[in-house]
Amino acid sequence: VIPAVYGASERPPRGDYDRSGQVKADYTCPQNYAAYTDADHDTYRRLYKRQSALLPGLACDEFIAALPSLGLEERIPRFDDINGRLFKATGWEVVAVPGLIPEVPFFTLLANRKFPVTDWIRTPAEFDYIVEPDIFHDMFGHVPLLFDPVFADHMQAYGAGGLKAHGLGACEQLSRLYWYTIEFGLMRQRGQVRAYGAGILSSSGELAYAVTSGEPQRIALDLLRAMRTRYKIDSYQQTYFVIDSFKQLFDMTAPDFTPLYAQLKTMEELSANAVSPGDVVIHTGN
Ligand code: HBI
Ligand code: FE
Repeated sequence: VIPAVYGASERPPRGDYDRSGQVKADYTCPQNYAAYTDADHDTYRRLYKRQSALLPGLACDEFIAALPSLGLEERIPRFDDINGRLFKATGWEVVAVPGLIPEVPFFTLLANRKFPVTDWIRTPAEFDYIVEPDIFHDMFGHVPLLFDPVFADHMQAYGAGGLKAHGLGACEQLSRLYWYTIEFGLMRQRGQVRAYGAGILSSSGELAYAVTSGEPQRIALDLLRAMRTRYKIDSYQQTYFVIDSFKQLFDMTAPDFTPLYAQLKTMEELSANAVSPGDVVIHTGN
């Protein structure tokens, strides 16, 4: 049964959420490695080859340094193999899930240093774009930075914060922060803009666009500004938020968000391309 966590108008996440009874109460399931076809492994190999060639000068240093920790490049990695290295590095492990899962199970896994990785891969026909996260988006986009201790701590804090936000009815606001940091965040390194967001790092087109295009605006990350700003799920972003370091991101998001959620109730939402008076502009979009 596909959990009714997505608007009726949205295409339900692909994938069988029962896996013939293998999906547990926490929505995790075994990684059925034998079920991957040669075409699946070839899709992963081709995606990895194309994306890793695009990284120099566009991806942040920490991502480039951590990517080899995934191990295999020619075939879909075994989660057990990665977990042997990942758990030693930061106490995280990747767990297989059938696809997008409801928010509370998602946040609960993150709060317990378990990152949910979709266990299926896109079809060759979807090589260039797929709207739901598949194993390549999660594995290539999200998992490498879980080897970075500061980012790994931020991800766990985000999970714990998500459970609090759920209690306060503030998941939509917090999901915007997730979107503009963990999925589509940029960082300044040695005066240059670099990508750390998984949605950018796993996208063949958006990586160069987010870092180098004159079109979008790039503004310094401000929590209220990010949580007020709507985002696009099926096109490149019109606004990118920029941090100076993972330490800055961790420190900025460490305090309790309850007062921020109260302040947000008094503020107008902003469109994805809005310009706001308080913005610290790094690049003015056109
Ligand atoms: N489920 N598997 C998976 N992966 C995600 O990234 C994910 C999810 N469920 C909900 C979700 N992300 C977002 O709504 C978060 O902001 C909660
Ligand atoms: Fe993602």
